[in-house]
Amino acid sequence: MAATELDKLRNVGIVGQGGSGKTSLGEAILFAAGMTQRLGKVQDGTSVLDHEAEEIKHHVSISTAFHSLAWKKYPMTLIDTPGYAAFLADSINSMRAFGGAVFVLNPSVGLRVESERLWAQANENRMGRLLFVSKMDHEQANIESRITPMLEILEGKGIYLQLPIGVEANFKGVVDLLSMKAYLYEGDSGKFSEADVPEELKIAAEAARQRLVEDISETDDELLEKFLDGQELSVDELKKTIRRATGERKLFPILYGSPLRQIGIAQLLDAVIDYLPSPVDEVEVEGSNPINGETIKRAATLDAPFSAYVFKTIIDPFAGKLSVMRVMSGKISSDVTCYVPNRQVREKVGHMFRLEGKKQEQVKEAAAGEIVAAAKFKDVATGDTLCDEKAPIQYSGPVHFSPNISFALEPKTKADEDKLPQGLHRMKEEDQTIDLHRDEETRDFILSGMGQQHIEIVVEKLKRKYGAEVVLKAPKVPYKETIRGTASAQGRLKKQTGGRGQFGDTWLKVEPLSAGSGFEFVDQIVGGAIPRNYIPAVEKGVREAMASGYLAGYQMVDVRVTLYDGSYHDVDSSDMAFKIAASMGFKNAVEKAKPVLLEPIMNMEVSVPDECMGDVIGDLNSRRGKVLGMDTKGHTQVIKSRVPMAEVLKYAPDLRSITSGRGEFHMEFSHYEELPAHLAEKVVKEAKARKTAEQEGEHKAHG
Ligand SMILES: Nc1nc2c(ncn2[C@@H]2O[C@H](COP(=O)(O)OP(=O)(O)OP(=O)(O)O)[C@@H](O)[C@H]2O)c(=O)[nH]1
Ligand SMILES: [Mg+2]
Repeated sequence: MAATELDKLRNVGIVGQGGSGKTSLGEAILFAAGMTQRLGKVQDGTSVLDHEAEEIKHHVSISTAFHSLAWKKYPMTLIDTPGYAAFLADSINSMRAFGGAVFVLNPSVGLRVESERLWAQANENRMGRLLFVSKMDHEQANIESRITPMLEILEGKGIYLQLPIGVEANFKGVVDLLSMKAYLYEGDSGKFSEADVPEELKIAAEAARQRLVEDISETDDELLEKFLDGQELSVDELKKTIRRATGERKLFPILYGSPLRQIGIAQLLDAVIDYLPSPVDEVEVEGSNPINGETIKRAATLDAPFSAYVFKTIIDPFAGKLSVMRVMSGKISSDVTCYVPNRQVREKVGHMFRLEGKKQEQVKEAAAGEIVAAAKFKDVATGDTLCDEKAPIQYSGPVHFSPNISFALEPKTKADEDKLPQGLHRMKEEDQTIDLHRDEETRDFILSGMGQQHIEIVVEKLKRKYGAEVVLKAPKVPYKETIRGTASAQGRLKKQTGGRGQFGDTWLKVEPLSAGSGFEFVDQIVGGAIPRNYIPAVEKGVREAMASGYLAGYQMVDVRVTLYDGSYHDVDSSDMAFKIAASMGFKNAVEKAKPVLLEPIMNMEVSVPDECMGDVIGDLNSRRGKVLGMDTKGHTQVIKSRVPMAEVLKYAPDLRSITSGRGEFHMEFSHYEELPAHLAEKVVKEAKARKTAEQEGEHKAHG
């Protein structure tokens, strides 16, 4: 892209909670701009943005998709992000690629936590936003009553640039309050004509415009003075002010439309050009000098040295590994060599592509502000920086998400088992929220991810892309252990076996820490009771003992361990001896410090029709759930509750049968709580049985 074009480029992200209509909006935009000949539809599997097999099958976006277009000679890259909690990591990390977003609001349902999370991240990234009230053709409650609480939760000053013309099935266009023109759409064709404001809306439009002008003026002293003076403010002047205030996140312009019916799309695209930033307007990006750690600022200009941030990785069946990057400064071309400061390696750039839905267009060059995918880098992963070695810079890495649910995987055949680790390894390159490990105790493959839906889709992909077929077994609850009391104990290892013996002696105190603090090790040895060089071995012994727990083999957390005394032997002491002694001492102390099991508690939101509410609440109660509150949304009740994860491992089919398929739920990890004693007893017993079975197994194997 030429330098003269950079200030015209718009990288525009479409962001919002699951099912709000983002992909449908993306499709409507592509169609309006002439990029597609037919309007792609999520429900029909004809979307060019939701193009992966699993996206088509489930009608949800799983991975961020890209497409370029031009609107009134302004080049744009559309970035359609997923909205459901299970896939939010990709959306949040893709936000690094765009400086402006269209935040989609669905007026027929309220805001969910996903919206709040995305909004908070956009604030952190200092991102300008337009709010698009979508699905205006759909049945809904009074619109104002929907939008006002949304704006309150989102802590933004929203300004209404339009008035909708008609509601629900009769929605047919918008009044632009700045120009005081009406845009009337003909059926679902996307064709519209400009007209005068309809008679019945004139008074409302005048009042709304008055309020709008006032809100805009308040963000600019000069304008405010003119306004208070009673002077007329020009549309141009108002637009410029909106643009500035949107960039500074003082104002969030609101527009209406219906992607499915092709209404309001042209006006939204005009607003993207008018109010969302080009790469040149975006705040300078900050990085650090990888050599001395000093902060460096880079402007998105062509003459600056090259740098780029890899925000996403795609494993493509044809092109292989694609590192999707946003060029931050300078330019990159095929055949140059760039530097990866965090790995201290060089990579030669080969083929580069622009991503167009499921297709790729080869490009030779990409300039600051552009999004481009480079093929077949060996040592580059999501979150890496690429730069000119002569002007090194390191950008901060991705936001990390910790998996909140785990399933055991059972490969169908030996061949599947062999393909499993390799397949998952490749998938992990694309999706850093997946974790696969082998349970030390049960030897099961354990797959962890961001929710049941996520895990199920990983399994489908595993089969489709890597030919590894597995069956999911009941997920394992990631219990944890902690202590409720304080105690001290000795751990002493003394072995005299023939030649050299082993000797280590430690005195440890264990104390509970507040939830979420993890582990603290305090060394209080004075006067050389234990020589300094053995202290790390003591800490290591304690850490290892923490990892395998005390009651039932689960990770112990929130404990402070203080090493306050001990003794050693000149000849027989060693790191190994102290490690073992410390682990014994830790167990001895924990035994006296009231160890307990902790279980994960989920935040759960269930949306159900009125008539099912009683049954659903009854069922939640029987699962040890606590109902926190209820919201009425039309004929739908949203039940908010906290439920132990152990009770909702397979909630989806149960809810389906209670509500005849009309219920929906979302859950997210909330916190850990102590497991009630009678249940803890069961978990401990099961762990013991597992252990015995295993020892017997080993015994047989050896015998
Ligand atoms: N009535 C009506 N329905 C719409 C409109 N736009 C989208 N929908 C429907 O809303 C549902 C969700 O649409 P998507 O475009 O997949 O929503 P999304 O926000 O991309 O969903 P995720 O990416 O999975 O979070 C689909 O069934 C669409 O057909 C609209 O303008 N009017
Ligand atoms: Mg989508």
